[in-house]
Amino acid sequence: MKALGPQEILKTNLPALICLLAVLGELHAPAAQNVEFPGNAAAPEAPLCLWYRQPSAKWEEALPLGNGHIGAMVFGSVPTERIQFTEHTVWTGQPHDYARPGAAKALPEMRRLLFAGRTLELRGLEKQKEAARLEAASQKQEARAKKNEAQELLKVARARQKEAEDLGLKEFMSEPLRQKAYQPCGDLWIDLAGQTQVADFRRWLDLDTAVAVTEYRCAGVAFRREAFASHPDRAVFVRLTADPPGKLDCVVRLSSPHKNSAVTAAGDTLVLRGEVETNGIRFESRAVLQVDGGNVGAAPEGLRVTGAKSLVIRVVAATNFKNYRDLTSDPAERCAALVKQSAGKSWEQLREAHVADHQALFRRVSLDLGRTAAASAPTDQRLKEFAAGNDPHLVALVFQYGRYLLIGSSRPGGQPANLQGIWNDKLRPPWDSKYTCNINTEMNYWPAEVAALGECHEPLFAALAELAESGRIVAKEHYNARGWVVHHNFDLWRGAAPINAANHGIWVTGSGWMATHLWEHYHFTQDRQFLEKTAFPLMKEAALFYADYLVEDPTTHWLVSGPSNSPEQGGLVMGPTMDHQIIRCLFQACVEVSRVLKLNAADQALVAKLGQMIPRLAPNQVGQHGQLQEWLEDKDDPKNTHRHVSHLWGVYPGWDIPWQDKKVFDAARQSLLYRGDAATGWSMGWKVNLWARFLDGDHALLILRNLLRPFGSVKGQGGLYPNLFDACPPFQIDGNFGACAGIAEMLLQSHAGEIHLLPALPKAWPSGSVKGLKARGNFTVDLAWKDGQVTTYRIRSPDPREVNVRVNGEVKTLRAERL
Ligand code: FUC
Repeated sequence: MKALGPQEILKTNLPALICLLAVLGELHAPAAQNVEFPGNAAAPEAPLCLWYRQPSAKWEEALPLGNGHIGAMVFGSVPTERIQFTEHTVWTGQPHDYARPGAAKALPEMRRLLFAGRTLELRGLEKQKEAARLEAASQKQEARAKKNEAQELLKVARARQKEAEDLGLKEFMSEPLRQKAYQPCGDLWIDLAGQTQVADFRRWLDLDTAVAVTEYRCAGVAFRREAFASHPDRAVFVRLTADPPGKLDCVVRLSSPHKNSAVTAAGDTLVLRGEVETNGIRFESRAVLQVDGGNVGAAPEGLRVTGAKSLVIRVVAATNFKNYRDLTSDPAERCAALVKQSAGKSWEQLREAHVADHQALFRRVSLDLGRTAAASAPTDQRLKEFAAGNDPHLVALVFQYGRYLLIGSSRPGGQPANLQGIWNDKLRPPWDSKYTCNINTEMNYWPAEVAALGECHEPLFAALAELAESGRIVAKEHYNARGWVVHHNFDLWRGAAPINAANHGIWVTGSGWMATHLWEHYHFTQDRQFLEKTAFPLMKEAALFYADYLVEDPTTHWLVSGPSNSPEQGGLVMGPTMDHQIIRCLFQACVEVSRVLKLNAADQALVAKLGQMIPRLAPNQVGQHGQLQEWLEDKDDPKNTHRHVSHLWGVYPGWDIPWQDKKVFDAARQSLLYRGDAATGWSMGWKVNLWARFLDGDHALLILRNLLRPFGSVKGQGGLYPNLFDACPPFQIDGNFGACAGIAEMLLQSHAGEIHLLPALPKAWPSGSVKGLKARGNFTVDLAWKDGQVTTYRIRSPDPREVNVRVNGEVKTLRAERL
């Protein structure tokens, strides 16, 4: 078959090809898999594997591969293998500025209404307290009267808040109100017809090599498939072999769920071309077949391989996306270049380069929590048995899986890890599989520094540089402020304005929170050039926005944030606690920068101003239930078990409330107790970290136990899918990253001016070792413990210097070794 040019295919043959595709779509539905999987295949030898004795029945059982540009889900199915794949820039939409011109006009009135509501609310809350006092003194009638007065005031306060929210929705929101969605790209299918009697089936993903393998026997032939997503060669490579040789017969197909797409075959290559929408993303993917022995020929549905010893398939994909404002890349040209890049290389060379690249990152950290017999069982079984059993190795596997997933979904030059990392099979994924930055996006990057994957943080920083551009327009149009601001979501087009609804969309600290990641990267790496060239320019402008935006609260005279919200509850308010914690930490970080870099006069003046504002910011307040107040007013409900624990930001991931600040620290702990242990996946991920920061390893492990169980086993709560993907539900990758960071945080902390070894070791992990974790100050930490006590440790740095280390309850000052 002769290859057609992209325009030729799309323009001249599109209708016919779409019809063909629709028909093929039917054929593409996985053949009814009436295959039995008897046998008792042994565990793979490699120690860090996810493995199963049956193929994936669902997407959430398939095994993920990723190189930061392409994500692939390997089903390991028989008789038809499916490898579903994504390309990081296949999204709905097109370049767009979401800011609403002149929105700032509504700002003073929203604030007036909210402040008026706050005054009424304070009076209402005061009357409520009086009512309680009267009730306690058995003055029932007076108590009832006070309660009525209180209710009336609170009702009017709520009405003011509603007016502010209505005004916000009408005049202050993003244009349009919603952002765009991450998309799947295509599917690679390999039909091995006639394979119905299968024995000794097993499939696995080796985290150490990032290779997925499927093995089984059928009619006296041993079949093996291997797949990996190579970062150096930017492609997914699949190899099928049969033993005895020459027994490999299959049909290889490509398809896409996108309506406007078409597949052609040319020689040994299948080409998929499509577009997500008119004037939007156009994509291309190629699958190039190479056989050892046997033949490749045309088949009605794709390409037919007969009598081969082995088959290698190289899958590449690219789009017209150049950057968030420019769609002038040529997907065909880019695919051709990608195919060429790996063309002359053997399977062994490709695999070696991939494994070396992966291991250079993955092998930086090793974790041993002990290995029991339970660790040899298939992963789905281990998950079922974890809560009641003794399988500490599964915790180590989940930790390393988090690192694996970050390496797979976030590499320099690619998009940051989104709500599903880089993996998605849905045209309408939950929450658009975009970036929710009131917790989820940041959580994705919690393991990056401590788990020694600082490079994987880079795509987020690149996105922040772009968000500073779009967010600058939003700062101006919506707040008449300098600097840049991002609200609770962004997408490929760098939307930064408030979306969805005023009550939770108008939340101003997405930019501030993400800007603290720049500081943390510096803090961990001590990379001054990064601080000077990348971090500080973005941090100072993020801070500048708040310097312009904060207003004085007429009641307390504190500087407060608003209109904003405590993520996703309580509605639009003035002064949510989380905002002040984030702003305080960002301002402090800017002040710290001035101690490291020589700043110009303008920056010095800005930093001096930020320094002066810090003591005027609304402080953390302890409320009537012994809780840390989530809002300016003392109105928390101790029965509230909402998944967001935003006001605890200052404990983790922030550094606003270290353990030395006992009163506020204890109140924060009390707040977490009130919130309870049950939650969605990501919320549990957060709580593991929080209990680690509260220095309570047993409680952190209790939360991990709640998370490390099959999703669905406890109604209304998160858990893990068989492939260990986190279930919010549905699948959201944040919980994987939250758990990974939390496990590290249980073993090592460095936010409070010292390196703390085993700050939150649970009793259930009496002995173990960890090597290669990172501490702030550019230290690499190895340690081993026995009977709950550190037995050996080593602190290394490229810049050996004195450091305080808390070990077995004592603080020692020692000199780090040279790394
Ligand atoms: C926030 C959370 C939801 C979900 C969504 C993507 O809105 O409250 O639980 O994680 O992000």
